[in-house]
Amino acid sequence: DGESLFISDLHLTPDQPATLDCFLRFLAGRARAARRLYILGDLFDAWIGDDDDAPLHRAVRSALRELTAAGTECAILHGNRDFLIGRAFLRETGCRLRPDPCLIRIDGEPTLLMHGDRLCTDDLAYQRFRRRVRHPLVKRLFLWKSLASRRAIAADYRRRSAEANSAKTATIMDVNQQAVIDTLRRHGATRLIHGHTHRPADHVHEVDGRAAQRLVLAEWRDGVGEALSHSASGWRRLAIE
Ligand code: OKV
Ligand code: MN
Repeated sequence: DGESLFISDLHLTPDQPATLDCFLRFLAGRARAARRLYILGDLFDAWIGDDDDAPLHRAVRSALRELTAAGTECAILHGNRDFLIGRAFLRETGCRLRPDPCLIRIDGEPTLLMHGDRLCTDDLAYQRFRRRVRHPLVKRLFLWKSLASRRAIAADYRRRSAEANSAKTATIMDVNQQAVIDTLRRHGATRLIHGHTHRPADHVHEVDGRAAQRLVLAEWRDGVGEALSHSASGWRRLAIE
């Protein structure tokens, strides 16, 4: 019943206009011909509230609106950077916010969709940051502030995070194998699709003696993207240029 496309980690920012152009061409082309588009988090490099009316945000909003108006269903998951995407953005774009994790069926197989940051359980400092900023009261307090103070706070977070990450090892920043297996088991899923780690690969895990597949999406950068496609002809990774 048509093509489903999975993308994540575009990290759209005014500093990378080539990646934005690539995404806009993708929305007007391949995505528009598809039945469904799943954006598995970190569409934006930063998101400090739906009321931030930067030119980049306006361009993405109207392109997504055109896509959904043309009949492609668009589902979006929060990433670790754009977890403040809210109701106004969804209303303006026609996208549907899905929870993380989100269980769907593809080819009759229970398939779990996640951003991936929740699986990085070895990165304790990040998980602490995640709990703090995702607390409903903390989010509300942040969104009550002026755009100028939110921008200042966000800049400070980005600077401190860059410092912290340069000291972390690659293993700490990857998914935890046991977290993957526990998550697959808890949801009875035989397949997991996620992004976040920027380590595109097809993995096989053993869950209670059965094989489960983990498909990791690539990040988009320097004007080049990747989409995972599922259609009647099966699974394929597409280079988006
Ligand atoms: C998002 C990340 C910056 C990682 C702050 C409350 C608080 C929200 C926020 C501020 C930062 C999102 C919203 C951004 C993710 C970074 C740096 C590292 C690892 C508060 C609620 F606590 F200050 F009140 N933030 N921004 N990082 O710039 O988009 O995920 S952000
Ligand atoms: Mn991420």
